[in-house]
Amino acid sequence: MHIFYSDKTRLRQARTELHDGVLVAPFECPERVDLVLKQLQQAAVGELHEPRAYGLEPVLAVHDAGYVNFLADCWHEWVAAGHEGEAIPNIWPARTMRSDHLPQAISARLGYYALAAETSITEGTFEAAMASKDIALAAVEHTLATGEPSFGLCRPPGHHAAFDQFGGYCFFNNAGIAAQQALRQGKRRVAILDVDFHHGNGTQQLFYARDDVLFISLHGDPEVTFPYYLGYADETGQGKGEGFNVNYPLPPGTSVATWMAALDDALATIARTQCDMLIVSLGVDIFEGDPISAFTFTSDDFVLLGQRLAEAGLPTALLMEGGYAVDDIGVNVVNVLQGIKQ
Ligand code: SP5
Ligand code: ZN
Repeated sequence: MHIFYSDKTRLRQARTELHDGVLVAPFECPERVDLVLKQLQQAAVGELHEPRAYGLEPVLAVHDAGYVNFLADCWHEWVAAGHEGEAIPNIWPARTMRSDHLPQAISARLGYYALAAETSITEGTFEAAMASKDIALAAVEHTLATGEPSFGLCRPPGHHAAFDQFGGYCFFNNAGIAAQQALRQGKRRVAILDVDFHHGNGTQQLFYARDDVLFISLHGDPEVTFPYYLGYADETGQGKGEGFNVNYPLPPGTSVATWMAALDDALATIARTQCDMLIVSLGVDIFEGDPISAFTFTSDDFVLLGQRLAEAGLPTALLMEGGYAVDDIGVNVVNVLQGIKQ
């Protein structure tokens, strides 16, 4: 198996995350990739490769140009405006105000392009996000060329990033960018299966009205789980995309058996809808020890997940999303990949 990784993902070194009313050290930290890399190397899962730079063109195929420019310039504008800390939004075009006008102040633009306040923008965030989507593109390119599974150790993650919004630790939607690229290279319908604990609201939004990307997500029930405002079972797609968006909201504490039953259902839908590629948004925050999540996977259960994914029988690229129990995420990722290879 080919594994794609770049040291540039470390360029995002945020110091602050607004968590439960306190500024804490971010859960989404560079140590995450250190530990995954260490375990991948120890278990000799596959060869490590650096992605090439694909530039902004594949990003602009799914994201708004104004948003991309904002991400590129935000940190410099924030500093130029004399702000001391990291760029954290604290005002939005909320429902009672105007959203048809983009004010010039960086604080206003920050809120306009944000969907949550936990995620700060820092020096190096844009560069790390660029490296992360390059990793996703290289993984998909490899799978397209060989038919072999690949793993992209993306960081920052991507599935919360929407057409023109960041949040939930995500800036560019790596899986969405990669799926669009696969379509351009001749695939007819790509399935994105999102197993992260949190709903992939960004990915859902990007493809909601389309039938060439099937989006399926298993996640904590948004009634009680971030991102709260999307991810319900009645969101089934729109227009010709009707039936090509499937959500499985599951209560906190859901057993692995119940989760696996939902996965079987998801895989049956992928088979029925004639997808010719599978992209997995691989969040390992479904682990029982995850500090911000509430599912019950043990490390061993991740092997079973890998085996089930392999049974789909499709060219498969797995892209890293969340997973914050830093001591265990390496083993959990390795177990999925070993399961795929079996
Ligand atoms: C990619 C990804 O996994 N993003 C997750 C972003 C979650 N951000 C907000 C989390 C709020 C957690 N609140 C739960 C508190 C548990 N004590
Ligand atoms: Zn997550």
